[in-house]
Amino acid sequence: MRLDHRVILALDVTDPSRARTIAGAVKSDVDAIKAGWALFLAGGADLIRELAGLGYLLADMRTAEIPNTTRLIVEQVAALGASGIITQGFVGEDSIRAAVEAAGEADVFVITEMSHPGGARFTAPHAEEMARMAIQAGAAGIVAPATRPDRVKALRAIVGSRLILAPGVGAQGGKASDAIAAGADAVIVGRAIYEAKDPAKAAREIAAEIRSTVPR
Ligand code: NUP
Repeated sequence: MRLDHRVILALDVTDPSRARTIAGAVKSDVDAIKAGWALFLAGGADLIRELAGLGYLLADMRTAEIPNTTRLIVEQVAALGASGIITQGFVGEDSIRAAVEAAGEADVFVITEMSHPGGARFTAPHAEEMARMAIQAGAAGIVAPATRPDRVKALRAIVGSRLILAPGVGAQGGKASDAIAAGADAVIVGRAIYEAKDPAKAAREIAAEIRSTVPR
């Protein structure tokens, strides 16, 4: 994943034409567009394929499954043209390995500690273990919470030079530059960009805030 802006748009909208408009407007101001289940269910596989044609598509069709079902889902997502795929870490090493194998050339990112308040209860106590396992299983990187920069810092110490993508900026209360300063490579931002009057401008402002506080 090429990170010029260090910002990934989470395109969690359910109106396909709005999704197309926002993706088109924002694509050169973000490094990737993340598509999740809401967009997939609203717009179908064709929309996901179309978005994959615009650049790096990060598919958040998050698998929480046994290895065989993981493989089946990841194969389908990779066939739509996704360049990256997000999986849950708590499923264990065999399922993560199945995702990495099925992804082929696509990157696999493993969720360790989730960014919402509930994520602190069950995922946080095992986040370090999940990060270690993700690296061992051949993941390209992990997902860690921008809402808890101290946790991003702790996880950075484990994953070395692998990528850390950090959601939770804006609507969930995290600050992009804090997450990057703590060791994240890029932030994943949804509502603070797609609900803005000018989403491209909102994306540029987040990238500028990162650059002004954390020069590369
Ligand atoms: O721990 C996670 N937290 C999180 O918010 C893992 C995620 N994949 N996400 C996703 O990031 C979430 O599903 C949404 O697509 C995006 C954050 O969106 P927003 O809170 O910036 O609107």
